[in-house]
Amino acid sequence: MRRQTLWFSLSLGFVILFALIGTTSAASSSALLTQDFDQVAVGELPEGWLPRNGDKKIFEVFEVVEDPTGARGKVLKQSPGMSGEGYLLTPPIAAHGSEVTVQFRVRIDATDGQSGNVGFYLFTEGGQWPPYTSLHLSPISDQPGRAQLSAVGTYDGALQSKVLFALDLGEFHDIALRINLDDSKYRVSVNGGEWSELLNFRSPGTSLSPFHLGLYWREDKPVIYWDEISVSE
Ligand SMILES: [Ca+2]
Repeated sequence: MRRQTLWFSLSLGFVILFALIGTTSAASSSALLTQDFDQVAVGELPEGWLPRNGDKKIFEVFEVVEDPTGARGKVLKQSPGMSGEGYLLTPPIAAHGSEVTVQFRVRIDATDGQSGNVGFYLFTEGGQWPPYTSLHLSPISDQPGRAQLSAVGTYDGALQSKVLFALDLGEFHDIALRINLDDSKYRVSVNGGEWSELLNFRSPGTSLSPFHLGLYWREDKPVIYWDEISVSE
């Protein structure tokens, strides 16, 4: 009888423990923004996504299309047509904590001759302009079909670019960023691999603003496809 009581108590304890773990993990991960583009009409943009600074030319550059590989439903296509830089903004992101995870899938279709960069920017507010994390992908001139992913941050008082990974062009890659708004630092991982070293923001920021999907200022831009964008904390 005593053994049965002990077994019941242990079982009840495990049930409560797992219920607590489940509650904790559920509370520690909440989506601030998710978009897989599958419910958006071809040729359109998701509702609430707008150009930075109201530049309507952005609507000629970004549109939802069927995934050319047929594997991912619909995706967001970024065409190279626009000259100069321009950014497409997601709706505002309301982060409450200091740790934020950003994930997206991206595919770059560049010819060997293209040298233009593309920036992935996550702006933060509350610091000196430009207060953002920024990743750049640029084709590697002596490695056809490959691109390097680099991050720009402030180190020893100066802006420096650090090369993080090399990627194959023409296929989707999973990019993840783990961001600490208190420390103004972040790490990057590609395709579920190891996390990069701790990277600095370009300048400190204290809260998230809309995610900027960007066209960098260089003229010779590749075609880029985006999918499964999420921001969570
Ligand atoms: Ca999709």
